[in-house]
Amino acid sequence: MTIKGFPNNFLWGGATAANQLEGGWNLGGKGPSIADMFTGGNKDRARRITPELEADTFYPNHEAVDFYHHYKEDIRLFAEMGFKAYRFSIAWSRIFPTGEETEPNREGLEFYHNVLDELEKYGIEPIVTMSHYENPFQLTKTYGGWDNRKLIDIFMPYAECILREYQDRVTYWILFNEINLLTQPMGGYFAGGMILEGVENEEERRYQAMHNQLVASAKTVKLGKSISESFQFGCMIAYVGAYALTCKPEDVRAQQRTDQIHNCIAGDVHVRGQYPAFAHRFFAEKNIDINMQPEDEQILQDGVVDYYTFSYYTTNCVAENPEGAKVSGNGSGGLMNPYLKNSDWGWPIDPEGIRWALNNIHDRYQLPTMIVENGLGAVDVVEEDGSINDDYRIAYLGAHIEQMKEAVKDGVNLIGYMPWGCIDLVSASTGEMKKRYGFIYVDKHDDGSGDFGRKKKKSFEWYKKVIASNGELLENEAQ
Ligand code: BGP
Repeated sequence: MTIKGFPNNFLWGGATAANQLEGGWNLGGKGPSIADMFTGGNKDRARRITPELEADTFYPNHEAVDFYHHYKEDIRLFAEMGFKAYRFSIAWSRIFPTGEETEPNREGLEFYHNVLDELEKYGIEPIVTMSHYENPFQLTKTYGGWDNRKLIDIFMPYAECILREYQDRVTYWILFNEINLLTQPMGGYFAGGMILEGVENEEERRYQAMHNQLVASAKTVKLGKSISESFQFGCMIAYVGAYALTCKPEDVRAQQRTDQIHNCIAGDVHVRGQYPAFAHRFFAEKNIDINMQPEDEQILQDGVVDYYTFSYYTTNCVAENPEGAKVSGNGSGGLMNPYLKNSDWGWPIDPEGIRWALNNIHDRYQLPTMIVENGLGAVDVVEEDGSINDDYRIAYLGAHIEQMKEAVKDGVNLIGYMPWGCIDLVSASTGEMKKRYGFIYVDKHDDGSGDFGRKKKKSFEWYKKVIASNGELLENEAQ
C-alpha cells in the first residue's frame, strides 16, 4: 500500500485578522474595537490598554497595514502565490459599531463583499473568523466583556447577520479565535474583551467568559445549519504542546494536567458537546464557580463543530515544581526545552511538535483538521538592492510542512494550512511591526512611519513553489 502525502484538494493559503491588518479603524462607519485601545509595546514592554484614547500615543492597530485600501493588491499577490484559501476575520465593530445597533452598517458589509469578490475572481476559498480579538469596545465599557452572559444575546444578531449576508459566498466559518487563551491571564483582554487588572476572581471570570463563548458558538452552529446546509463550522484552539520536563511521574502528570486544561477543555466542549470529567474537578479545586444555565447542556450538545482548527507556533516544558528558565510563546509561558532553540521573541521552535499535535488531535477527535496559524515572527532586513532574504522563515516553515506531511502519512485528516500573517501585520502580543511573519513585506514601522508599500520576500517565491508542488518541494529544493 502506498502511503500518500498531501491530498490533491489540500487547502494551501494564509491567515490574517481584521484588527491587525485592515486599519481604517474609524472609516466606513466602523466603531472602535478593544484592539483599537491598545498602545504599542515590545517584548520587554507590555502593551497598555487605555480606556480612552490618549493624545500623542501611537495605536498601531488604527492604521495597521491598511488592507482597507490595499485589499485588491494584496489578494492579487496571494493569488500569485497560488493560494487555494485565505483565512481572514470580519471586524464585528465594522458591522455593528457599538455591538448593539438594531441595523447593521451597510458600508461595513459591503467592504467584505468587495473582499469576497476579489477572492472569487481568483478562485480562492474564504475561511472566515467571526471573532478574532476585536469586540466592539463599547461592550467592554457597558458590560465588562464576555464574562457577562448578556454578550451571548448581543453576539447572536451579529452572527446571524453575517451568516445570512454571506450565505452564498462562504462555506468555512471559524467561531472564536483561540478561545482557550481564556485559560491564560492574557486571554482576558484578547479573547474575552475584558479588563481584569486587580480583579479578585480574575480566573473565574475568564472561565465564565469561555463558557459564554462556548454557548454562543453552539447557538451559532445550530442557527447556521438552519440557514445553510453547506456551512461548515470550526473551533479554533491555540494549541501549545506541553512536554514533561523529566520522566519523573509527577512531572508527567503535571504535563497531562496542563494539556487537559489548556488544550482540551474548550476543544472537548466544541467537538463533543460537553465538558470533560477532569474539568469539573479542576473547577471545584480552584473554586471556580461557573454560572451555567439549565438549558446550556442541551445547547452545547446541539451545536458541535464540523471541523477542528488550531494555531501552532511552539511547545514548552512542564514540571511539578516549575523552576528554571521560562519561555514566551503564544500566551502560554512554560519552561525552556534544552533541546530546542528559541525565536528572537523567546518562542521555542519545534517542527516535530506539529506532528505530535496533529496526531493527538486526530486520536482525540477524528475530525477534519486545519492548521489556521503557524509561522516565525522575525526581524526582516531590506537589502540595498531591495531584496529581503528571509531564509530563517523558509527553514521554519519548510521544517513544519515536512512534519505535517508525516502526520498526513500517519493518517491525520489534515485539510488545510494557513500560515499566520501571510502579509506583514501588527503583532497581537507586542503591537510591533518589527515582528514580521509575512511572505509579503509592508513598509510600515513601529514609530508610525512607512508608506505601506508591498514587496515580495524570498519566501514568497518559495511558498509559491511549495503550493505548486503540493508540498513536495520544501526547504532547499524550493529555493
Ligand atoms: C495568535 C493570534 C494571532 C497572532 C499570532 C502571533 O495568538 O491568534 O492574532 O497575532 O498569535 O502572535 P504575535 O502577533 O503576538 O506574534
